[in-house]
Amino acid sequence: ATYINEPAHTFNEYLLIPGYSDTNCIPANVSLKTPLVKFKKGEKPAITLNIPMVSAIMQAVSGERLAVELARNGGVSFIYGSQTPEEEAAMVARVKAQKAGFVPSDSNLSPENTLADVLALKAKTGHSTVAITDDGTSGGKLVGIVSSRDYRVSRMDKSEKVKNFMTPLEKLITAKYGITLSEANDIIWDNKINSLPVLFEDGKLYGFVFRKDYDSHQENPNEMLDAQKRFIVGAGINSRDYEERVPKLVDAGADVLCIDSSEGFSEWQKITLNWIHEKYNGKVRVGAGNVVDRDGFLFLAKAGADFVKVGIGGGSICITRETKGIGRGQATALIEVCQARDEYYKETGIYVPVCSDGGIVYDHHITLALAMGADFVMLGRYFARFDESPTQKRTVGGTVVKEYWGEGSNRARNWGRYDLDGSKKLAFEEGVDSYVPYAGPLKENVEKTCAKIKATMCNCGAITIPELQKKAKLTLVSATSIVEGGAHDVIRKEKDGSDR
Ligand code: MZP
Repeated sequence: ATYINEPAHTFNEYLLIPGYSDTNCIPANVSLKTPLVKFKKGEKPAITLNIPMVSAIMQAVSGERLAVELARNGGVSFIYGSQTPEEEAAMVARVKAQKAGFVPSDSNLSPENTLADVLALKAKTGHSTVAITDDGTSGGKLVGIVSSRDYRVSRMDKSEKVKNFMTPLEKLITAKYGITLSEANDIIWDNKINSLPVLFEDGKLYGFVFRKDYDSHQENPNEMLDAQKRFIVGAGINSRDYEERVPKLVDAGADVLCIDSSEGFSEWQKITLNWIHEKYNGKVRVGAGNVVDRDGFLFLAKAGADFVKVGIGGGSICITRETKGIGRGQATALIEVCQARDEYYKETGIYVPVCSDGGIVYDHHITLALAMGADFVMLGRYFARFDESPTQKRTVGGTVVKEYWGEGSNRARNWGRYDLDGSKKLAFEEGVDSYVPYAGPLKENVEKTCAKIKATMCNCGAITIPELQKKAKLTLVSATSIVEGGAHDVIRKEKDGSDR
């Protein structure tokens, strides 16, 4: 056996020491842009994140609603793979269809609602609310709502500009009675127009709307959009059914894939990466992982991974360390992998982004991960708390919570991520089923988190993530100073636990 006698550390055992900051170091000047996939020296990555956050490949986290909202706010979701290839591909397709459709604008309704729910709301409120469903029929899933104000704009604005937009479009769509939303999307983008064409009520073509929020989308540089002006979305895959799953996800429009495994230093991942790269000539981007040391990183980088995920056993719902005795403190694992990434870049000229996956408890852990060399972080518990995660809100013991369960729990039964014997079952559990405190809308929370990251970066004299990685000075802290780091020796009037 080889012994590493230095203890492996977690994020909570580190602090950043402020560096000199000049007058340019203000949050308004900070960019959180960061590469999602590998690139060659001197070239630009094919996909760049606007904020360094992606959502975990988990049933309780990355459904279509969260994927749209996170992309809208600059990050990317990886739709969970612990469902059939058809179901996962349909979710991806619905995210891709959203861009030119409508985003639910009434807080009482979500994509889980049907047209019948919308009509009930319409009857109750008297609004001329009309639904857009994913397949254009009354049984389809709701992808958006147009309220009476939008509706009036389209029907009553008689300006020349609107008329000119409408006329050719109207002809096109009326000629194609029964058009689907995705066909309508294509018309919008192909014709470079600002209007949305179809209102379905009971499955019938009903009219046109002028898209009110179109301009704000165009002006929001933070949105994660690629060439077709659709939201960027990722999808989880496994090293077992990839020959069936990957083509379906690619056809559905997934922009990036990630092999989802609790332990990625394996020949299975190399075989999976080879198959995908050969089939798609390197055009389909695939991340791999998870690893916790230099050897694991180099293996996956050489096998062609587009990014590498780091982390075993640090996830909030994870009991892998307890059940199997494998893993490593997240900070130590990340620091070693990022050093290997930098050496690999120097040697080969290929920069392979590193994702720190799991174990982020406080917002400042994200800044620590970036300072240690991560290009972005993957979060499960963090996103599970928001309105947009796929689970129900509940009240437990007077506290409002949302459910959050591990992919290695019996509830998720993600055999593709865990099992080694080829059977479609879990031999034992590696994750728990739990609650997390409900924290409200994603946008509000992500904005607050990013404000904290930017403020700390300024304290370290950095206005970009690469600059932070270069300049950061990190110190290990003693157990006593961790206690000193929170409010202490006072009687708190109230505890704001919103950031964890
Ligand atoms: P966290 O953000 O909740 O701390 O961790 C999320 C990460 O935990 C996921 O991205 C995944 O890598 C990992 N995970 C998911 N399910 C399990 C499990 O059941 C798990 N053990 O460890």
